[in-house]
Amino acid sequence: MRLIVIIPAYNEETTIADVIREVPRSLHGIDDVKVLVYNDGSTDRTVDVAHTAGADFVYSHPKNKGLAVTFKDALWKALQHGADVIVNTDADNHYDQSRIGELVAPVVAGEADVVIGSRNVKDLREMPFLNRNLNRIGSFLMTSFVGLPRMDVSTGFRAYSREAALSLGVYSLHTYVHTTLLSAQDLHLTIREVAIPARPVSRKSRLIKNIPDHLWKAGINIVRNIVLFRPLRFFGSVAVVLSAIGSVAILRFVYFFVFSDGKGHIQSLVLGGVFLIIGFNCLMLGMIGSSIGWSRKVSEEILTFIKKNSLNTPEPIVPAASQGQPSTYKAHSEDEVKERLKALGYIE
Ligand SMILES: Nc1nc2c(ncn2[C@@H]2O[C@H](COP(=O)(O)OP(=O)(O)OP(=O)(O)O)[C@@H](O)[C@H]2O)c(=O)[nH]1
Ligand SMILES: [Mg+2]
Repeated sequence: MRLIVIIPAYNEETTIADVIREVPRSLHGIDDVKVLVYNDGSTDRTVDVAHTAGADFVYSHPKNKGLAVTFKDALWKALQHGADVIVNTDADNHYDQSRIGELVAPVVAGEADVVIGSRNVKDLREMPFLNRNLNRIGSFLMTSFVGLPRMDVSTGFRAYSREAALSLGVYSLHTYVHTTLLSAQDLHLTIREVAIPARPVSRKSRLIKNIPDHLWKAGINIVRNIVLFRPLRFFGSVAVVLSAIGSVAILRFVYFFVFSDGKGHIQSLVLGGVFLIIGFNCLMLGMIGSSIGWSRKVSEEILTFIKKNSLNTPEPIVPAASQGQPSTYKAHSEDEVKERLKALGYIE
């Protein structure tokens, strides 16, 4: 079994060497541990430092693309290098790499697909007050709304099974942490949590420019992902609130109509009607979103299939004709097709 520890890094020359050196190279149940650094267009010496510190693979984006894109690319590279288990850790030395064994144990035992290394954010006194509490509020709101157990949703210290890494959707540009959790829940993957205390970090955050910027980006990120994965719940909740307000206004009108002299209060009727109409439209948005969600699932399944296929195929499976080349497509016999499907694990 091969474990690959991926480290997305952006201008981390001061801390990345310690992180790489701390990764344990021998772990129970794992035959082989490798470190893969994905440099995201750093302008400092991150790449040289990573090589010198012993990173096994170092990839780079020519320019900064953001954490979510880098994480997705790093996952894919790890899969291409044959990872059975993948751990993501940050390059800022925030996490204690000697705890990687605890993080991967549930995946190695086949008990979990995604393991979250939960920090006790409440006790992270060195994290700025506002940042810490926004983190906690974000975790609380997101987990309550989507029905996940309360956990540290923004931790970067996580382990993924090969199957999870192949199928998880990363629908974000800012950070991958929320989208991957919601995707894991959507795919019915087993999520486990392991308590891992984090260390203080003195360097300036690469992700958070300032609190309003972070609040905006992280808030939008959470809401967009909830809308993406739980459209009916999101728009349905808005519809329920609006319809309740509308109903109260209309009942008020009816009450005065019946028990008073029947005059006036037409405003309540108009307002109630408007709220009910908007509420109904929200419900319809939820239904449409939910239908779109089904086609997203089909696209995801196809993508996972193609990824599995391309990992098992030395040459591209796309016929050359579709790439503007003369066609080299050759018909395969039924036996060849069966062999191929067997090798991919789709049939017995
Ligand atoms: N690839 C890439 N990585 C980034 C970028 N911004 C931050 N990172 C990396 O993402 C990881 C987390 O970034 P941090 O600066 O530690 O974020 P933070 O504000 O400390 O957030 P937490 O560590 O979750 O508390 C680090 O390994 C960074 O190098 C970016 O633009 N691109
Ligand atoms: Mg950090």
